[in-house]
Amino acid sequence: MATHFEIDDNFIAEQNKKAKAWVEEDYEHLGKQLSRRGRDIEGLTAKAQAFRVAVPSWGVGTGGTRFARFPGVGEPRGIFEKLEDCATINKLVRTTPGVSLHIPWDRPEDADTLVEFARARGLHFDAMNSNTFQDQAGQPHSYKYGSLTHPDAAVRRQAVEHNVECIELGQKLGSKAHTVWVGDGGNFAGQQHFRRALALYLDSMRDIYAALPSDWRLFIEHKFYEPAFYSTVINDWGVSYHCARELGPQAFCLVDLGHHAPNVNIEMIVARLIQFGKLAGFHFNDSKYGDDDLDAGSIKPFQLFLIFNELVDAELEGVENFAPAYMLDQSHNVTDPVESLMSSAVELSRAYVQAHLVDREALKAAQTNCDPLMALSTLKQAFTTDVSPILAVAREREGGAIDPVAAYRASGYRQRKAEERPAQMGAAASGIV
Ligand code: LRH
Ligand code: MN
Repeated sequence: MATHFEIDDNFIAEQNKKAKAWVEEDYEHLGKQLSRRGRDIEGLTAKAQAFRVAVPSWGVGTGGTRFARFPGVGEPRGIFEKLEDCATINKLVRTTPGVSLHIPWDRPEDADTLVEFARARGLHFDAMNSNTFQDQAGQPHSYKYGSLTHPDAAVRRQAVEHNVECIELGQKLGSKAHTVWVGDGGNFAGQQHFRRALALYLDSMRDIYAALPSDWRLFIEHKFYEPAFYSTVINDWGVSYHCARELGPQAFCLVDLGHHAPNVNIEMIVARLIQFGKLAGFHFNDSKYGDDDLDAGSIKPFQLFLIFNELVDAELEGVENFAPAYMLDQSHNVTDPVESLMSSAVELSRAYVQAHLVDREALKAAQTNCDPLMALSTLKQAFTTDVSPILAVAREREGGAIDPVAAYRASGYRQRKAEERPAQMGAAASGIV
């Protein structure tokens, strides 16, 4: 069997030698700065070492738009090569051992073989994702006019059965959660009866909920538009919350950052879902206009920080059953997906550690004393603290790279994959275009 190039730990250690001196100097300096604030840098580094976020299997191939997709070299051609790239990301940043699969794009011939392949590369499977927004070859019923809310019961049944199949496969793969995002909606006024469509959605979801193992969670993902351009059945957190309540204690609301109208206060939605005990977790990405699926923290890093500020506030308060699932959901149209996913994972760690830097006593005092300026500057002090040395030391202590992108580029990984994975004209590993 042809050998598959992998970046090894010795190479990473060699690369780290180049940066070790300046990182330790910066780390020591930051340590002094933080101790002046009464903060222990080692505690924060431990938090960074423990941080985890899952990567999307569909994110390691080059994404595109309806206009075009410009495939990169050495594209993964199937789930095994996707896992190779996911393993490389985790090897360098050490916070992404979980991989979220999308079915049928990643349906394996043999589940045990896939589990073993992943395990041998330090990976495990996070939440499953179903797909009733595309028609598969030979599929009896089309999802053109909807899936779980389609007027025809046969179409709804087909969609329910697909979701149940995802859960059954997920059990074999060791997953513990299932995400349901449906694009169901209408392009014209009158096309869908709003109340009947939602009732059909709940009926279908009750059948999916009934198939959940007792230790699983069901994630409902809302989105305000696209692919439907007039109405979307599960369009916002309110309807998602209502459905999660209706379905039962194993149903929760997943927040994809790109699924909100411009300027919506997402951090407040997060606080609401935490307070209501229904926060599933996240599909992290960033956007300027629509569901752009850009790299997390690349457009609105302050919003990302404010979201983690709500999450860390709940974590420190010990909110009951607070276990949000962190996942990236991005489309990499013009960058090397491995580099973008590594950088995005680092930006999530950054926001998480900065949120742990917030002086919560000072913030509470400012809120109690109606001192908005002091409240904002307390948050800004944390957000404007460069915690890069903490993140670098945390990676290094976990066996990762002090500078993941530099180490990745120095490894020649992508070129090696270009040799191993000759491009197949027109055929891209199945995923979003
Ligand atoms: C929909 C979405 C959903 C996925 C898909 C890949 O926009 O965010 O999470 O299933 O992207
Ligand atoms: Mn998503």
